[in-house]
Amino acid sequence: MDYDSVRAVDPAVADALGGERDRQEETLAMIASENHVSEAVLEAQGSVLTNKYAEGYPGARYYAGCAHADEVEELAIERATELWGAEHVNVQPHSGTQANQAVYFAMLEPGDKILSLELNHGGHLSHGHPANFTGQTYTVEQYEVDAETGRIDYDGLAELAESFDPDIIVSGYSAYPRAVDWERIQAVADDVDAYHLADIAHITGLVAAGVHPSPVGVADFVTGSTHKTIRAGRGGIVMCDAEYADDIDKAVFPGGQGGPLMHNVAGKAVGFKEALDPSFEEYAQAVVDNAETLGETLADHGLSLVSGGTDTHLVLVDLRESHPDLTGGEAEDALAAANIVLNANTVPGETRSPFNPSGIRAGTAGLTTRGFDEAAMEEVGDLIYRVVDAHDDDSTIEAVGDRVLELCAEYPLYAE
Ligand code: DSN
Repeated sequence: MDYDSVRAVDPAVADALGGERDRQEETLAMIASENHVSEAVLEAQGSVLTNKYAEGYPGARYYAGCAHADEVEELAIERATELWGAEHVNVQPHSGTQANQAVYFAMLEPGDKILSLELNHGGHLSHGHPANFTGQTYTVEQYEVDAETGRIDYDGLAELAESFDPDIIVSGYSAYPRAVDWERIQAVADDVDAYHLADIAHITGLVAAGVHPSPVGVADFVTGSTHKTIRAGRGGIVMCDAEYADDIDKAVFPGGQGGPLMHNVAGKAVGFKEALDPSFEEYAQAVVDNAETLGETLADHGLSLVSGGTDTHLVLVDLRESHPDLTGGEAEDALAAANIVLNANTVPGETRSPFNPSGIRAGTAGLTTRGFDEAAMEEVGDLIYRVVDAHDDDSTIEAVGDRVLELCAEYPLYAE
């Protein structure tokens, strides 16, 4: 990955790419939505398929010359079907948000009603936030997590569903550390005759590996992104029962997108093949074990975890109790200076601005890909705490940063 061909044409971009490669090697990627794909996935995504237009679906394209595009897309679909067990899969969405858009576009009319989790409580912009097309196109009501337990308030959700009478209930979250009871939400959807969309963007890999309960076969629609815990090419995916297949396919193309990004579909196919290997199950279990260890380490230091722990790949720390004067943004900056990259995040009952909220969110998918085990994760937890607790002490930040560089060298990412 020297980017020699890029350098010959465009040294400025080659410098940026090399800088990013080095940044990833020399920092701990703990943004919970990120991971490190394999060199095989990188190669597929950087392949000649970027040149190809393939509007339509395998065997029914609007352009000539799609034989190899068809092969790749069919493989991606076949493997996704095996990984998640859905009756129908569409692998063309450019992202998780586009996957959600396809479901809304297929099943709702403008003004129809979405019931979803509030963003500060772990939801996602594309679930109905006022700044997003969903909030501006549909009528949105939002449920919350329980203030005491930090877990989905299923009873509150059922009450809201009763009074609001939604057309669709959205489950699946971006900053929710606990396993979701898909059946319970489906029962609520059944009671009010609403569709149920489960957005498993963050936990696609955990669900595929069977280390988190699956909503496939429970919810009407399951969407996800393909580059987070599943570690395949970048993009989105929609899964549904056969009865909705045509509606979803039409909503993806031509409804919401033009030509599929076939190089990314190739990256999805390759990543899905890797995830079908039995070793992926071990990986996914290690991601969850590492998150548990990280959470326990931070809690032992006195940090407060939303919901008290985690069942997934992420922990969400509410800094207000242990460090009332420290914002998530300040913690994020201090940690980044120590080569630990995670993000400031809103927390349930947020009292600050979304631009500088009260929490930090950390995920373990990327470090687990590098080979970090629970002992290493415990040390990472200690390092995070040291920085959080001494966020304005340059010598602590420097010492932690140096130790992180040693850890990165010990667990290299891409072979030279
Ligand atoms: N930006 C992603 C996340 O960090 O959760 C979701 O789209």
